[in-house]
Amino acid sequence: MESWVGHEVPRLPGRSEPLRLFDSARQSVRPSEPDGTATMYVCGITPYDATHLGHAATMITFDLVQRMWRDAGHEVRYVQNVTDIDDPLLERAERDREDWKVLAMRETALFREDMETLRIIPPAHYVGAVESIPDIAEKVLVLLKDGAAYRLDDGTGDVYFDISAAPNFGYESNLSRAEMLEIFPERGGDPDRAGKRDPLDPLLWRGARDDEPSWPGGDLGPGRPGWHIECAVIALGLLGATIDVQGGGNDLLFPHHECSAAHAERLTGVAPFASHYVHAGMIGLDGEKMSKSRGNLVFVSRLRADRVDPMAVRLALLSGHYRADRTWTDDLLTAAEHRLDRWRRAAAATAGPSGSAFLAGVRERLADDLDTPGALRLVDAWAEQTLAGADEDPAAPRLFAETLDALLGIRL
Ligand code: 5CA
Ligand code: ZN
Repeated sequence: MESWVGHEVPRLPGRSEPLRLFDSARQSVRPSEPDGTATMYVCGITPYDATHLGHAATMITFDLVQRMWRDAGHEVRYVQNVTDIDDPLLERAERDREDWKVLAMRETALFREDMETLRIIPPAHYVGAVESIPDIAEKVLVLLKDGAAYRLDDGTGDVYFDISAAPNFGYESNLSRAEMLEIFPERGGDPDRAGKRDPLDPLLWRGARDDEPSWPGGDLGPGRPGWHIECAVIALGLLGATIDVQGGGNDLLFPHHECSAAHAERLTGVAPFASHYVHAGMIGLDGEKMSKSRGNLVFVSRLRADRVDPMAVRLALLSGHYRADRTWTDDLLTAAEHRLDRWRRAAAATAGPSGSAFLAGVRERLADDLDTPGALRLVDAWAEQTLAGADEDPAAPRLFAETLDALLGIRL
């Protein structure tokens, strides 16, 4: 699938220190230590509705990871998926009497435009579930032959992963079995499906149904892929058996990332699948998680249509820490617009306080688990001093603007 178009990222003098990130599996902030090329897989959209600010916040979070790695001298291999076949997409298409393929194509195209205007560096590989079906079917067959998966004997052709084949199941989310059982049905799981060995066993392959699209699965029989195996197979195919960061919103902590990791580890025999499991907080509106099913969405494309400066949207989302669940308000956007205005005026000055000290400070804050609130305080301080007449460094305004562009993705 086609990715979106990127922008030139300025190269800054010197290098940032190694990025430290909170790893949900080990529950601590640890250095990410890519071996040369850094690898990242981020769970992308299910394209049945337009990109909302929650998606945008998550994409911006991992965009910062990529920017910090590049600034530390790493090449980055970044893969993102599009879940362009899954139950929610089919349900929405049916509700709206629309062709599911047309719906998916339209929303994916809109997402690309949103990402471009928010200045998100595109992934090297933007991959759909549908185009990955032959690979996924092959890997499901491997799991079946290996005894890590089983077929229900009710004639549906549905295949499930046996979580007892994953001895460390639970290591990624750190949830108790009771917690898993509570969350599983809320996030696409089917604990009550008759014939499963364990209520938590996730679907790997859904056998063809008369009223649903399906694809030939070779020896597996016709059907379509389950959700977690989709991400495991795409990541393994393009990034190898271990990756530096597996990313997404914290709604994917369980079962999605737990099951993807279990599938990948069983397929490769290498654990852990990811050095860091990184989760962005949920963006909510009026105290509720922003979600398509709740219908309380603020769309990026709606703001664009209202001529809102995309850099203000980006800045508003950066003003909170990525891991915190937080609420979107109009005030947040207004504050970001004022802030941007001050920064733009400061960047137009002929001199300001030391540019290199400013750059070092922003790098230091971002390397500490992407502390954007801390970094933005430094930006504000530099701008205030400049607007108050500080004129020690004539090269500083340019470095100020380039730092914001390269590290925060904010073009003044
Ligand atoms: N296609 C799957 C992942 S494989 C999926 O979760 N799609 S999604 O469209 O629901 O979400 C796309 C990405 O945005 C995921 O990383 C998800 O965790 C994140 N996300 C969804 N809702 C929010 C929200 N309210 N706030 C922050 N991030 C969110
Ligand atoms: Zn995923």
